[in-house]
Amino acid sequence: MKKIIVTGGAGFIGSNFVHYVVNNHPDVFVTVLDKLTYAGNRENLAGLPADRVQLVVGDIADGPLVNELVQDCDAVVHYAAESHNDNSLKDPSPFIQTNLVGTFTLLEACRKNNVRFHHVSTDEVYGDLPLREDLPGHGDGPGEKFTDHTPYNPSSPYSASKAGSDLLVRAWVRSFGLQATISNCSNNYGPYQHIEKFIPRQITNILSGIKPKLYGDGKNVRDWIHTNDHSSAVWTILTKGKIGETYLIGADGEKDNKTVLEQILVEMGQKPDAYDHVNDRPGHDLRYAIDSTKLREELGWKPEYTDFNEGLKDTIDWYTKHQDWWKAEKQAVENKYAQVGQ
Ligand code: NAD
Ligand code: TDX
Repeated sequence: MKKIIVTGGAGFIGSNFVHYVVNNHPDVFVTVLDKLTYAGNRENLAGLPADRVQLVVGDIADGPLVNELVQDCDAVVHYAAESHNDNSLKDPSPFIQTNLVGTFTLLEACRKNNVRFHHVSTDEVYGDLPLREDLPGHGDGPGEKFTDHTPYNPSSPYSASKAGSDLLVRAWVRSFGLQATISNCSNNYGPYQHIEKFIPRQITNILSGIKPKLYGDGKNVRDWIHTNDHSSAVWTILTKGKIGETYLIGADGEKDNKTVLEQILVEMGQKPDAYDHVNDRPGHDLRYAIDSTKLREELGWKPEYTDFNEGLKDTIDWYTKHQDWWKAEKQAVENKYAQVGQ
């Protein structure tokens, strides 16, 4: 693995992966293919050496461009996507174009050039789970977390488009013998996450003198993982994963939204109830939880950033110190939410 393409490498998780590769694998050259949508930012790659990383600004659905780049690489690690559920409820069309047509375009190029493909996906393809308190085994019994055998049951246009892209990958493996793996990860947090997402939105609200906004009653549970742990897991699957397999990535980080929000408020010197309840998200998934036993036992991966309090403090610190990175966009993001009572 000397030359890899990272699609979406100027976004949140993709750019953290590029930093991870540069820091940990000195013999690898990375080509980032990124359209630089509202969610992509070349600043996320600032400071990385030009002899290790190049940015190609382009669309993953551009067949000729993709084919030209893929011809000259050993593997494609595919992060590029429209990634925000709330946006997919307003206008699903870019989700279909990028997540389905874009993935199809990459698959075809990898098939023709016999190139290794790793598809980065989400636990949302499985739909949602009941709250732990409503389950007989309190959430740890068989079938009470997602595994790679859980049936697909996506709720939103975003998660449906990701589910569709996963199924395309599976079909290309079976029908064409594509050398591909898939990973489905839980909610990431850390630096460079767009301020439309839950944790950065609340931190930057507080820094801007705006009250944080909680959807519904805040009982919804997300299974948080630090983005650095997602990166090490993807690298492990890329280099040690069995072709055709799906691996779930998670770090046992279940927390309900209200608890996370209160933690952010207290950490930032505010009263824990200094937030607004706002309109709930239509079709809002209740709980996600990952069983990552297969990845841990078969490939020997384990998360390192398991102290959520520490990770959250570092993330608050990062947004506090990097106001230039997000400030210009803040008002526009909040205006968009205000239009739907959020
Ligand atoms: P993001 O929205 O922060 O970044 C997406 C990147 O893709 C941006 O840089 C954007 O410019 C680029 N992009 C979008 N459309 C493109 C196109 N047509 N061609 C080229 N580039 C394009 O997303 P993220 O949160 O970093 O998520 C990255 C991947 O990880 C996605 O596939 C997402 O489904 C998956 N994922 C995310 C999470 C999470 O918690 N955020 C969890 C599990 C899986
Ligand atoms: O202002 C908010 N208030 C709020 O209560 C926002 C933006 C969100 N929420 C809630 C909704 C969710 O229950 O917080 C939770 C997290 O919301 P998001 O950050 O939008 O993430 P989620 O919808 O869970 O999806 C994320 O994880 C899975 C990523 O955005 C997806 O790309 C990934 O697939």
